[in-house]
Parts: sequence; structure tokens; C-alpha cells
Amino acid sequence: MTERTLVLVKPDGVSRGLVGEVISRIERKGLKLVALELRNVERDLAEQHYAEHAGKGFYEDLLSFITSGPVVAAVVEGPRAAAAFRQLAGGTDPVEKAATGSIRGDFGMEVQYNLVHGSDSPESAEREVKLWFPDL
Ligand code: DAT
Ligand code: MG
Repeated sequence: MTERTLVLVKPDGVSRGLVGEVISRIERKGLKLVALELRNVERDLAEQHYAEHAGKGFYEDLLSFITSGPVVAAVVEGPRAAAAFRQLAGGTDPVEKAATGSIRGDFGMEVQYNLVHGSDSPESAEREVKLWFPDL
């Protein structure tokens, strides 16, 4: 059973010139790109995307950050795509949780600036793909 997941290269990843690096890792892993777009994120989309974090201490900073500059949004497909990309991304904290060899482990220093987003389950992926790419 193939599966789709939503990947974002967040504003820090785009401004640091790591889009190609992230896409290259997705392709080398064996995942397939089915949509890819550079876009500015409206506050409304950011709120819906991060709805599960509403009310948390870092929520406002998270929304400011994700709307601060262009992101690259992608839909990636393959068997267990959500888990496969989460493995490529590494844990949320680039220093304490992300292994060396992962995107966050190799390029990140701070939780807030951890470069990429990947849906955390097939169910989240379905919701997020619909949200970002309603016509797909
Ligand atoms: P992930 O992006 O690994 O799915 P998450 O869903 O728990 O992590 O959080 C979403 C984003 O919010 C995360 O990528 C970075 C930010 N974030 C999470 N925990 C944070 C914290 N304690 N302080 C600051 N930012 C945080
Ligand atoms: Mg998450």
C-alpha cells in the first residue's frame, strides 16, 4: 500500500539554501515527489496546519516563524511515506533528539529552526495534504 505525506522545507531551510539537499535526500531514500511548490504561508493556513499546538507556549512564535518567508511544500509518496520522511528528518530537537545523518541532526541547532516538517502519521498526512494541496 502506497502512502502520501506532506513535507515542508521551512523558512530557515529555504533561506539557508537547503532545498536541494532536502529534495536530494527524499529522492535518494526512494520516495517519490508528486507535488512541489514554493509558497508564502498565510496566517490562516499556518493556524490550521499547527492546530494541535494552539495554546502552547511556543505557538505564536511558531506561527510567526512559518509565515516569515517562503516555504517549499511537497507531497511525497511511497510505502510508509510519513514514517520514512520522519526518519530522514530526525527528531524535533536537532541537538538532543535528531541523529547525525538526519536532516535536522546534520543541519539544525535549535528546536524552533529545525528546517523541515513531515506529517507525523498517515492520518495527519491525509489531513495536511488536503490542507496544502486541495486539488491534488
Ligand atoms: P515535529 O515538527 O517534529 O512534528 P512538533 O509537532 O511537536 O514537532 O512541533 C511542531 C514544531 O513546533 C517543531 O518542529 C518546532 C516547534 N516546537 C516544538 N516544540 C517546541 C518547543 N519546546 N520550543 C519551541 N518550538 C517548539
Ligand atoms: Mg508535528
